[in-house]
Amino acid sequence: SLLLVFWACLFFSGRASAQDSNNNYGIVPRPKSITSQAGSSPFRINSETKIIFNGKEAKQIANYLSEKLAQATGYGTRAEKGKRAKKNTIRLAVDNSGKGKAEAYRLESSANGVSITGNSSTGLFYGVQTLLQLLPPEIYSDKKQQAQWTVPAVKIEDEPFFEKIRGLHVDISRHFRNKEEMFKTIDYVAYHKLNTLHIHLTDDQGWRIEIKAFPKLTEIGAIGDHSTPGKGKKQFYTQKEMREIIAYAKARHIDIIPEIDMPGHMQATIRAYPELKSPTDKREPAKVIRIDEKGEEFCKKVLDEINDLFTPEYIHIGFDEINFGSKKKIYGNEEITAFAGKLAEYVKTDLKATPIVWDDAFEKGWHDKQTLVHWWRYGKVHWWKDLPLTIDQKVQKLDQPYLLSPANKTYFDMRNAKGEAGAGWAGIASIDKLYVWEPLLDLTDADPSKNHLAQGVIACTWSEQIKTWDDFQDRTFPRLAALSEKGWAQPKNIDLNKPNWKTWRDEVLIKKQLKRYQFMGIKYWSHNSPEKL
Ligand code: TNX
Repeated sequence: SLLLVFWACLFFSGRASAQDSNNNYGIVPRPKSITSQAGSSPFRINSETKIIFNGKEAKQIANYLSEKLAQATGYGTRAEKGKRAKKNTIRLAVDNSGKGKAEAYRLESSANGVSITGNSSTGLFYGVQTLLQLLPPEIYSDKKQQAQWTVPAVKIEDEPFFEKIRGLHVDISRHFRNKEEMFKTIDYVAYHKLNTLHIHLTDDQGWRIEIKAFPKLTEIGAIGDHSTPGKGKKQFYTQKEMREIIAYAKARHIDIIPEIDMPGHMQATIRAYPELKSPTDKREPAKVIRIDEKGEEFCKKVLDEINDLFTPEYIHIGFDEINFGSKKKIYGNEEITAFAGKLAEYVKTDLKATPIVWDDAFEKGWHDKQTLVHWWRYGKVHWWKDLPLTIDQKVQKLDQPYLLSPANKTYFDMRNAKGEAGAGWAGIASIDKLYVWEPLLDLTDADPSKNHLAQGVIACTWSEQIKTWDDFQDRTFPRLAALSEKGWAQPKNIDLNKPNWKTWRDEVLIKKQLKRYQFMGIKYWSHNSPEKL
């Protein structure tokens, strides 16, 4: 039987490398299946090329593609309604009768043209992202470029592994991002086939969203940031401005998860409304609000407006580090879990959204199958003195659905490498470490039948040490490319296709992806010194 194992290993490793090197078009994230049409000549886009769509949903995406193509090619590629695939056309269709996941798409290209069919408009949108990647990287420039606009003849069948949440988190409390930066961020998120932007709207350093019921939250609470605590400019979004951001994201098939971090990390709130301070938080300045009726009413009114503004599928209510940094416990475990229960119930029943909490609440003993626990911890930790269980075992035992953001891999405020700028408390979150990570094994290796509890992955850009837009690009890229692989591609324990960092780095990242970033104008980490990768 040892011999059998030996042959099986050979077989599977051979298969894996064949699949990896098959992605020689450098598509990011790697499609589920991609086949070259050997012997077929490529399709060439020229000034006569037309985009044909099959309905209203596909029309929007046709216009999006037409605009994208126009910038770099200079061709006025027209989009029109039509059924038959004529010559020299890019045919876009939404067809929800297809098998597979809602975000799935099929792409076929030959000398006559390209045909992309999505199971939904989002699937079609992702197919269009793949089409752009099949073109030369110059396609990402916003200025006219000289290039051969050819699409190789391929057949792609694709769908994401994690359907619910594949995302990027931005922390606009510690350092604000302006609207143009948010728009760019959304474009980059869409490019990577991520469907979620998680916005950390509030923290000690500043409250960044207008709440009409509590105007001082922005009049006072939005002053200053991590660099200038309590001083300087007011930086926040009015609800009107936020609506523009929401619409921009929606047009790119991205849902926003709004986060109001409660009842800790609330110094900005207490600056604005000192009466909300917890009587047991003796620190100066205090960070934790009261969790009596008055505190509860405040939180619920804020959540009402957040819900009206975003009409979100998920609302993140925080609950991290409530006692952190305080000599005396501000609240006991029972108090914290009771308050988490009340707010989560409100989000579910009154606001009809799915609540998300950081894992701190779970650690304190709270759990709920209709809430997502957002894991920032990593490794196998024994916390429960009364129970001899690791986190993994406890999550599985309680059937607790969760989201993955392990700090040692997906906290992009951590350094890219030794000696680089960034935070260090979770070690170095290098891109290779992220690329070879297998999300489902992180928490649940004990029982693969519980893999379904994992709802997705989010990379976090906590911004104490991400001050400027340049810092943001340096910390986020190219790591976001690796993160997108974790959200989209089939993990190893499902298809045995073990991620191989060096192959991906050389064949995909360096040959293709970094060039695309360059034409997008992204100043990714290592752009001045490629040898660092
Ligand atoms: C931990 S983990 C935080 C953030 C910080 C971050 C810095 C978690 C939910 N909270 O408040 O910004 O570390 O790396």
